[in-house]
Amino acid sequence: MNSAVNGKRPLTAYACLLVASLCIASQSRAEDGYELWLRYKPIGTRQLEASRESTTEIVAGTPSPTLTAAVSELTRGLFGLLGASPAIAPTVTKDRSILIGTPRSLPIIRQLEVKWDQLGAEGYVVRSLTYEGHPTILIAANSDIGVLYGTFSFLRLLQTGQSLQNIQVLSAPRVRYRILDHWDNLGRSVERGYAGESIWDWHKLPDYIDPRYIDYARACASVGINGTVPNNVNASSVSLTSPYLGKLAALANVFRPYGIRVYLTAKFSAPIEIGGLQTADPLNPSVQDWWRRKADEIYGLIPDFGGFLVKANSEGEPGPQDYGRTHADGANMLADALAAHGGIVMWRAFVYRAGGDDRAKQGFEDFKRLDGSFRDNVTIQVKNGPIDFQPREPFHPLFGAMPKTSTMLEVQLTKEYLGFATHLVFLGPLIEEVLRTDTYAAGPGSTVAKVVDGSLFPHRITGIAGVANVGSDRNWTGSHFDQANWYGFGRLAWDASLSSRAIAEEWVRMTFSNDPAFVGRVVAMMMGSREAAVNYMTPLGLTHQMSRSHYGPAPWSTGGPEAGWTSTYFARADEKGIGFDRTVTGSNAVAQYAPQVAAEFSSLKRTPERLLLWFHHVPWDYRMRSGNTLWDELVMHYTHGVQSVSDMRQTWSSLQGAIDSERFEQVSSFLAIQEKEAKWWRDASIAYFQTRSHRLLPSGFEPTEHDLSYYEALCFPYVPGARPEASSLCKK
Ligand code: BDP
Repeated sequence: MNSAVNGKRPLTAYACLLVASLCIASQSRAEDGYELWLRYKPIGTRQLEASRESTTEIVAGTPSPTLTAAVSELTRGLFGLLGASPAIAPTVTKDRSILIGTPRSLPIIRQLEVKWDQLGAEGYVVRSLTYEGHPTILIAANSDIGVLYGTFSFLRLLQTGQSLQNIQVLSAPRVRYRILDHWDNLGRSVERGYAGESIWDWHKLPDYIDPRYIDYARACASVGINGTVPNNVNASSVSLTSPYLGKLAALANVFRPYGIRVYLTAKFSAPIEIGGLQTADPLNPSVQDWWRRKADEIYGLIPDFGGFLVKANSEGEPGPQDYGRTHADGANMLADALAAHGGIVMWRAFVYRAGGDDRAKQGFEDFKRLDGSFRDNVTIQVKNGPIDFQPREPFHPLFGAMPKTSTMLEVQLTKEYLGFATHLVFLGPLIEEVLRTDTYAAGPGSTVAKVVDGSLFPHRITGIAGVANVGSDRNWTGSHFDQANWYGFGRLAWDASLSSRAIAEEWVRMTFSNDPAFVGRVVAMMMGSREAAVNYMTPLGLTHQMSRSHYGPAPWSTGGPEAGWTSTYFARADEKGIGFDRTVTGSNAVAQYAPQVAAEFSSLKRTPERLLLWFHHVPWDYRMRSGNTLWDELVMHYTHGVQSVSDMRQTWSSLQGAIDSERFEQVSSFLAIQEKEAKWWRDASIAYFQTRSHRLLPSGFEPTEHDLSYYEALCFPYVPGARPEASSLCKK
């Protein structure tokens, strides 16, 4: 389904080529999920029926590669949705014309009343209006990429069955960098990947362009993603060598028409590994010179290269601290190398050291004191929570704490800690939860969204990154429902004020069906799914209770090289109670938050129960708001989590026949796996914590299926995405 893009061919030729290939494709292909939310299947709403009766014509601006992509997409979409192939016309001659372009490429739209100044560089309008007596749709922007975004927006309206009578959409992103971070290795394995091997076939690049790259770009552009980091944060210097830069340049050429810039992860020790230097000390002039020359080389090949993403002095990766320098020294050196070319550095705050008193505190400790010492083309990329992409964490205390530094949000779409690809967990509510949280950094209303979009403390760089869940599986993400996490991430990165419910609804309509009964039930499933996972994995503020391969529960895990990798370190369950005391009597991590937030989290009574055990060590018999003891409530949450999955299964099975059997069956099987594993999580967790609480299960609650030793003996070191060392961790 790839759309060939080449600015030199006339648009009409593209439309015809495209339509012909679609005819063939639609006859032969089953619904395997490859087309994502861009299926463009006919939908039988009234206004579309009406549209079918007359041909639509497209009046487009002077072709450019991006505008050509927009017209191709529009043609493809209209053909699929309406079954009619639109004509490309030089001017409006009939009803149902679509004017598409910028004031420069399509001068006739200059006379229309559009709030151009509100659109910025990437925003768009989609409007229904009357042009010279003809009902017309306008898709316009200040730039071609805005037009492409507007085109996808218009198609989304059609796909979701909305009325075309009075369309008035004006949309512009608040965040400038909306980026997918792939944790993909050059040999095509994917760190924490659950959707097959990497989509990047470096071996065959630059000469073979897999059509998937174009479809990837279409999917990203359709939700406004404008950057991609194709390689792992645990980086290889090889990606910075000339042959690999040539390969990257080929990808950049594919992505450019879709407004997507490429970035690279930069291994801090590259000057030694591939540059022949003795040191990578950021204050050493030869090192600085090496990076400057490397940047010049990259920009010689890729003039719009985005910049570097860096994981330094974290989990064994090299960094400036190896030379007694700070993160600012390291980031600024790279920033200086990129500055002349307009590139940026995304420097990650995910750092922790062995032996610290509280892993949750370490990112803040390393970075807060550097506020104000970074160049303006550096942003600090901060995970949503202070530990590591857990099912639920409080927001990272660095948000709002570095007013003089750009901080960008990093969320994880690949479900490393949320059941991998087989658990249905829609992450929209998780991302929305963090964006809406109030940091109180500049008084009430200082939400994480406002920190990130620069409206609280203005910065040149504003950004959101999602760790990609994309692989070479036919359905891209390893499961049909995980596509919603790619989609939802893009939509929220574009507009943080969107509700994840509305996003889920759009996605269900585009991906499966506009049938209101189906949409209502599936959206409800999706909206409850994250809380279900929190409940069966780590309820009430518990965290990091998974095995070392990150598959399945292991609340008993202890020992090993790093306490901060073990479950017992986080849950701290003993005879008295459970939870990590982060108040002043414990690690005092609460003090890293603004005073209002710290006061709330310091108080046992005021801490939201969903975060209780994150901040407090709580006696087993503590009375929860429900009146239940903590122990009873814990058991109830685990059980409720399993019940929610059973309910999802039941809902899904009631929808048999509503969609194609191929996707229906796979979702059914995956829900069965999820139910089995949710029960495993519940039973293993209860069996273990019971050895600490010495309490019976509340009456009416099923005992665990097996005893603790059964669960402790389960070991799956070769699950997808596991790091090699996980294989040595099975209990002898
Ligand atoms: C952890 C992952 C590890 C990543 C690390 C990171 O387990 O594979 O390298 O995050 O973000 O959650 O750097």
